[in-house]
Amino acid sequence: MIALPWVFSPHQRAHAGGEELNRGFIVPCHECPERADFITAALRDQGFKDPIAPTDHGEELFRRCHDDGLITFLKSAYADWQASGRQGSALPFTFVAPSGMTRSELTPNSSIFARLGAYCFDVGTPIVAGTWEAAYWSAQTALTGADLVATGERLAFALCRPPGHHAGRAYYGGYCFLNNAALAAEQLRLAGHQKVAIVDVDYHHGNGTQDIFWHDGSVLYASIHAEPMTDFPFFSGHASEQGEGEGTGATLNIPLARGADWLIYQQALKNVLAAVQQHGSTALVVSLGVDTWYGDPISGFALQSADFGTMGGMLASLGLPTLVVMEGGYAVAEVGKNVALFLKGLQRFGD
Ligand code: SP5
Ligand code: ZN
Repeated sequence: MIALPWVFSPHQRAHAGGEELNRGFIVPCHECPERADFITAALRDQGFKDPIAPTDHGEELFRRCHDDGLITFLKSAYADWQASGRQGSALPFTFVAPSGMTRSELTPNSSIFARLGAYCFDVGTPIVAGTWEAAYWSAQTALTGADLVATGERLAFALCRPPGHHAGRAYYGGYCFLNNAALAAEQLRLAGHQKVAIVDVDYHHGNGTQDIFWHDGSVLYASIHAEPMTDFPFFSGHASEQGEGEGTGATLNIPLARGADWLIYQQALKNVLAAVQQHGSTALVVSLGVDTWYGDPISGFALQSADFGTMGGMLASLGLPTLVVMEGGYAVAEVGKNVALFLKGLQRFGD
């Protein structure tokens, strides 16, 4: 069985205690630090070794995927929120209208509410005191995972949390602040992989990852997710979205109707695997969300736990150096088991 080193830092627990506005109700954020604890416990139970601590690569690499304005904003957002006399979760409540002013017209002295509304696209992604610390180390975890794969590991797992695939070049949302999978793909490219594939199996469309590589043909973004007619993030993920310019054809969206089970999912995954082979990628990043599990509290697919093992095995059949980056999954106590089954499937069939 192939080794599967994994990366995590306790700093990633610092984003905690926030609240989200979800379909009209203020509720504790589904994306909580306990998710990482359950994954850690499940990996230990399954005989995985202790996690490797991420190496600090600094923030310069973040600029390969994100605008400076977003990074600067995220770093000071909570302090600015407090300086304006507020406590609790920093959430926007107004957004830029289509014909409104642009982000570039904002200054660091603009109202914190204007800046929240300019960089955030939903009302479900609270910023709290530890958000930057956690997002920073989540990104370092992804970069370190990419280093492992770039230096000869066949498989690695980055236990990223907060997740990343909804964070675009100049926006955050969907519980995501920095796009961990995109940063990992860039790191693999810097290490010499000219073509990289990102396969996103989270229940939700990774609008942020799509945005970052929209014009870029060297990174394939392929995603299976809930139909945007019914599910978050609602404004992207249609099959007609295929990239532009040099990126034309390097974005593949396979939306599925609510209720999709393994039979349906498996066919979509086969199509994704064929696209990866056709792209000629030499490394693979998997955006792993286990919110496709039937019992997930915010999602609507019908995958069973055993299906995650099969899914891992199918991805392993590509035979590519593979970094798995954690994204969503909110049935907190079950998340760990499903992640462990996926990783074991990858290991078992990856020889
Ligand atoms: C990384 C990731 O999985 N982000 C997901 C963000 C979803 N946020 C909004 C979810 C709204 C779903 N509301 C469904 C309520 C069903 N009771
Ligand atoms: Zn998700």
